[in-house]
Amino acid sequence: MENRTHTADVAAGETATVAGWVHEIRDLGGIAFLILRDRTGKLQIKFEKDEMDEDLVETGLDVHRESVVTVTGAVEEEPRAPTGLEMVPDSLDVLAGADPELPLDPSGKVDAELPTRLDNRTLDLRKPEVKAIFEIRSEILRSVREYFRSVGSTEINTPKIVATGTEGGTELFPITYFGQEAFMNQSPQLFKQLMVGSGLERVFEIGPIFRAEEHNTPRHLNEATMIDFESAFVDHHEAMDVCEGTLKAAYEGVAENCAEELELLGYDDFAVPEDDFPRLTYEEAIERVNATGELDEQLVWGDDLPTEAEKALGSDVGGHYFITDWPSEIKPFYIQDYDDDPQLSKGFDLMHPRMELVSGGQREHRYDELVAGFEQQGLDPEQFDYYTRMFRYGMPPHAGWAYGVERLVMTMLDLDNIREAVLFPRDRQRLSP
Ligand code: AMO
Repeated sequence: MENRTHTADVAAGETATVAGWVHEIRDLGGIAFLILRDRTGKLQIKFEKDEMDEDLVETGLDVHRESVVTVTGAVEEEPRAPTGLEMVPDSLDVLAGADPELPLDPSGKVDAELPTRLDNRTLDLRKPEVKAIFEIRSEILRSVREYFRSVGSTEINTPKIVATGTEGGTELFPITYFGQEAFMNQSPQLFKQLMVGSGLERVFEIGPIFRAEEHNTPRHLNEATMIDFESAFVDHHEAMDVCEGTLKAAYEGVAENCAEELELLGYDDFAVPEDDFPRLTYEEAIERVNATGELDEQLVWGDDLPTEAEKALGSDVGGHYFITDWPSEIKPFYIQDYDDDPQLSKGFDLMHPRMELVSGGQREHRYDELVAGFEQQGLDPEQFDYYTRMFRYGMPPHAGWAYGVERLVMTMLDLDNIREAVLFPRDRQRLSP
């Protein structure tokens, strides 16, 4: 619509055409108001019944809530209107009527449970506070992409249909690929590593991953979006520097460009993390968890951190932190071990006080060690020949990591459930919409 003006841009003294949804109709007898809502805000349309064309009044006031209309009229100042402006309509067209019974109330006056909201995401996203989450998600991805550019990283896209898994064989979704068994990819891991040995050297990808995990929790999805980074000629500490920079860039972007959205969500104290994130070794982390006394059973070296341990440590540290130098046994085959202590790996996690956000590490780039690592994890290196072969032709030392985007949004905005951070979640119960 060429001549459309958004409600936020209308000015007193002008004639304008606005388009949007009927948010509410308030009929006070001789006078009635239609509140029109578009993506920028709302505008009051005034109907003075005795002074206006009967048909216009009828069309304007008989239309059901959430119908799509365009209205043309003169904009006037009106201090009693919510925005200080109102429109006196000359014409009104109904572009798409809405049923009188709505499955959920976009004005938010009637609360809806999460499953109802997810079943009717289109209507749910008419609520400004829900839309705000996705405006913020979009800003996170924008600022992260800008940050990656500033550190000389090239955006790539890798296949989502693959022949083998990477993150442990049990969590793959099988599909049929022209009569052959294939899988939905769990991670761009092997492809991004192959790219650091290419002329690109330093790459990132923002894309979907698929995991057939049985968990049904507030922080797991079966399809998630990951921000992956991988760079040649860096070690795990340098990779952690970029990881920390990415998170700070995302928070800064949101603080700078999403003031309205943050206000809608009730954040008057949105803080960009400024201090360096502490880097605790795994050993220090388990000692610290044990010292909190929050766990029924003390952790011993070699244990993975259970959820309660992550929570206890998170509230003890009080901000983002890394856990480095994990036991080799609980990290994947592609993570490099310390030469002087092969029990210890150069893997790391970035933690938010509530949960893990990132896994990463320095990678094993030496062919013989890589193949031995496959065998130790019970994987057949033959199946990964397309990957291991490239390590025979000059694969530089490299490191990288991956964020879960939904967990980043969820922790940034303190959302209770990861499903609120994704438009159409895929979980054990949900395959549609
Ligand atoms: P990992 O498996 O730890 O590492 O995944 C990285 C990050 O992705 C997010 N994530 C998930 N989010 C929601 N639902 C899920 N089911 C889910 N699974 C993972 C988490 C997690 O920290 N290849 C390595 C990364 C690397 O080493 O570069 C990997 O995939 O936030």
